Amino acid sequence: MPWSRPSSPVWGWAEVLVPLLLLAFACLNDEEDSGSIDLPPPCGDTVCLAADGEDPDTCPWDCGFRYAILADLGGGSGGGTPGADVDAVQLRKPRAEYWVETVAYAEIGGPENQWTDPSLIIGPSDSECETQNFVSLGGKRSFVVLSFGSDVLLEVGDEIEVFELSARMCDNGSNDDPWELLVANGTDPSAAEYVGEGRGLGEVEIDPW
Ligand SMILES: [Ca+2]
Ligand SMILES: [Ca+2]
Ligand SMILES: [Ca+2]
Repeated sequence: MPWSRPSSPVWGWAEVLVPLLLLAFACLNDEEDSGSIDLPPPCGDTVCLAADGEDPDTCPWDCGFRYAILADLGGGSGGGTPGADVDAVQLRKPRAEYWVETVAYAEIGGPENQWTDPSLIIGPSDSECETQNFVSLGGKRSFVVLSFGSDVLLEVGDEIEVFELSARMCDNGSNDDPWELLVANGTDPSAAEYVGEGRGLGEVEIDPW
């Protein structure tokens, strides 16, 4: 009689589970490598489903967000430096602080804008109130989509400070330009959640309630 593998239940489960675990691991790695544009919600659809009695509209806040979207609320006048002039943005958690690591997407406005390089918003504040190292968003409908790190989520209770070159930050006649801040898991501001707004140097707290 030829040898045959014992048909114990342990073998049966192992044959099903091991490939599934390998597949799940491969999927996780795929997500890590897939770039930073329009990723699914960080904790997945199943976790984001509203619990019994919970308002589904508040549910995304439980999961955290990948991006802060900083949008200009100004009129856009200002020639070479139209709209909000942003040197840097800082995310503050109870035990850690982060500066912008990447700009996932940007729509910068202003036909005469001389400060259109959104990468100048990355890293610690470095303008030192001189005409250097900032981006002018360009007025209404202009925005930048900011990531503080591929493994850093924006969560309820976090504070976000916007270093906008302004009378509140500098002693050089800079204007306090208005802006608003949203959080999202994609790069479309129309699908983002509103957090708050400010004018010049200022901060908002992520608090949907
Ligand atoms: Ca300006
Ligand atoms: Ca800067
Ligand atoms: Ca300004």
